[in-house]
Amino acid sequence: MKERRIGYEALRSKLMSAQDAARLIAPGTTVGMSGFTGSGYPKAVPLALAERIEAKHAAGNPFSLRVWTGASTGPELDGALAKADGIEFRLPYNSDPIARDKINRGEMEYFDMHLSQVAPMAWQGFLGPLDTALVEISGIRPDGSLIPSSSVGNNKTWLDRASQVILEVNSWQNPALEGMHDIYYGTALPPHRVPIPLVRPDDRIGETGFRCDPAKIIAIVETDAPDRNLPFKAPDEDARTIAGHLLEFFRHEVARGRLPASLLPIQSGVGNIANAVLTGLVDSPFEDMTAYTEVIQDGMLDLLAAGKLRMASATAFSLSPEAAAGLNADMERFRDKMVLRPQEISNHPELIRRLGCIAMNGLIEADIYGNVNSTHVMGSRIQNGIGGSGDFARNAYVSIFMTPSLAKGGAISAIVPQVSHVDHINQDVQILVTEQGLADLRGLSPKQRARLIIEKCAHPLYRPALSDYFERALRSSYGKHSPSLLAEALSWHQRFVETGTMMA
Ligand code: 0RQ
Repeated sequence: MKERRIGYEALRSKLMSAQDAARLIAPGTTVGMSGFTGSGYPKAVPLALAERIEAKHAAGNPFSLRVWTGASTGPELDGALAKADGIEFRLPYNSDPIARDKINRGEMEYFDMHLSQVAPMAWQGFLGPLDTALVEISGIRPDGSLIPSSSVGNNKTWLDRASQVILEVNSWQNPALEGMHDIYYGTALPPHRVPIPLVRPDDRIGETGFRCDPAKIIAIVETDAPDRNLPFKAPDEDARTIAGHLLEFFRHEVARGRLPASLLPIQSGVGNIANAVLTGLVDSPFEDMTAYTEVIQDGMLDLLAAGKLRMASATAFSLSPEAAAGLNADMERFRDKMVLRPQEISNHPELIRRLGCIAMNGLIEADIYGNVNSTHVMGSRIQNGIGGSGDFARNAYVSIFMTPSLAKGGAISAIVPQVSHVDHINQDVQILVTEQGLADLRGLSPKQRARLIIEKCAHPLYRPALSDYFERALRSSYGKHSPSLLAEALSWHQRFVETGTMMA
């Protein structure tokens, strides 16, 4: 089996252990790793690197790396390297708890950025040189092209840009993945850019494998290890209620002729609520839907299996262990209905605008004017990162944000007088949904938005305090366009930091 995975004879001489491969990565260098959520990340060399780094530290020698990826990865990469104090700089997204803790303690630098911009910025040279590409693939063809694995992310760019390449060939990945990918080689830097020739979510505009100069490949490590995503959390009551509001909204928009009966290509963010919406769509009247999104999660597979979703385009799978096992067992059935693309294409603003996507993303908090904070708890502590939410929110046909109205058992209101950090300005937030209701903010002035958000989205526990703030701001604010009490606007957050609750 393993023999058949490396079809390019001359490269077999590069086979080595993960430990030997890890020795080819020098301290202080930049490594572009594969991986997008818990899919397609290298699983052996980062662990060996972490061991090597720990040994160096024990001997009193410094050793840390600059790590670039597609998005979040698995515990064998971010978790292991962060635990070893082996990452000095990280981009573009992280959801690993150990790395998060180091970032929030000021021990690791983190550049949280729009996922569509990583590859272009690497090409433009703004991120500095890339020394090593460390990429998981599912095989090497006789012509030397590489068969991608369960995520594409920035791998094309890492393989093109890096001075040296280390490959992990993972025989756990289903051989039937071959042919599912669409790797576009037509991007260029301005002024040489031309329009990307994709006009429908199912268009194929590229190649099924990565090109890679064999002379750059310095090591190949064979693995047989599963992708690791978190188990699926069944939607709770709030998530089901939010999904219900959203499905009602879609029915309303179709009835008004503002959305077609098959909706428009959907993008669905991460987490419990996004999955509940997808699950809700299984029993909806909408047929022949498509998805143009970042990750294919459990709910997308359910929609594909139910025949409601015609096809899904993404850059990675993000499946629970059960769904991953189900997909692996039934890959042939789903294969033609899914396309995995580089993330600069799955998240490309030009394509999202052209296709008219329906963007659905989660948030940490929103303010009464509709500004959204997706990333920072109490304005300073990073949760994950902006990920693809900005790529989609700004360019979507309809941009939806959803959240339970309370966090931490009611000690926090997700609707606040002013967000403590801004990721999505109110112009990029058209629909706000909580379990309390849905606010359609399109065409409304700031004061109209504030009244609607307080009425429809805020929890009754915090609604009177929000109304009181707004009415006082209306009377005594410096300006009356977006009324604000400057000394009080962030006082709810300050109260939480000091007392453990936003409640006065
Ligand atoms: O903390 O884990 O300590 O309990 O934030 O919150 O409720 O589990 O929500 O999983 O939907 O994540 C914005 C983080 C929401 C996510 C965010 C605390 C809460 C909990 C997680 P605990 P939940 P979700 C395209 C889209 C940015 C990237 C993105 C995200 C933890 O959606 O990372 O959109 N988005 N990518 O208790 C303090 C508040 C809080 C709060 C929640 N107001 N104050 N803490 N929490 N609200 C990407 C793809 O398509 C892949």
